[in-house]
Amino acid sequence: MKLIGIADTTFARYDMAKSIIEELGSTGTGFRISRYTVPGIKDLPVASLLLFNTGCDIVIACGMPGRKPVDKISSQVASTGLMEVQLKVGKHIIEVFVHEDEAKDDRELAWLCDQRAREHAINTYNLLFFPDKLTQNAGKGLRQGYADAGDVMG
Ligand code: RDL
Ligand code: RDL
Ligand code: RDL
Repeated sequence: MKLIGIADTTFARYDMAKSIIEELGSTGTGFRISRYTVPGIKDLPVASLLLFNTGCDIVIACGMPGRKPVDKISSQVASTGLMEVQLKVGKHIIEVFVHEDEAKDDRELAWLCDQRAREHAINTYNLLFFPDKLTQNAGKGLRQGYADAGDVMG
């Protein structure tokens, strides 16, 4: 039985963890989920580390960087922290960040959060159980949320 950690924030304007839990549940079995919610993205690195310390095999870190320059700096800091934790423990953290200014309005933002969360839930499941599935998609220009960019060979 594998343990999937989900770290998320109260700052985000959409409950991405809910989408992930739903999507994982309809994708397969063989795992349990441990969820840990923190105030904001800069709290995600240590939340992820604590999840690994409780035995998680992989962590999904969900967050929403806001629109302002200060939020973009926070996002960079948070991502760097998530990298440090991954290198320290030698395990993946799938970063599911949706920048608030990626969407034109709240309705699109909600759709994007749900869609990106679900697509990264499947990536997480495959990384853990069927890594060959990612290799089969290498170079395909896949994106999470908006449409795939596609492969330049057409
Ligand atoms: O440790 C408490 C807070 O400092 C931490 O939760 C920060 O991540 C909160 N935060 C900012 O301070 C900020 O300037 C966040 C953002 N911007 C942001 O854009 N998104 C967040 N948190 O999730
Ligand atoms: O951990 C899951 C994702 O966060 C991770 O795979 C990122 O590398 C995906 N990604 C971005 O989030 C992004 O904003 C990528 C790019 N830009 C990019 O330009 N090229 C990528 N990934 O390969
Ligand atoms: O090509 C358009 C988008 O992929 C590009 O604008 C990305 O930077 C958007 N993006 C993020 O900003 C991010 O923080 C993406 C991710 N995370 C991600 O995990 N997957 C994406 N885009 O496809």
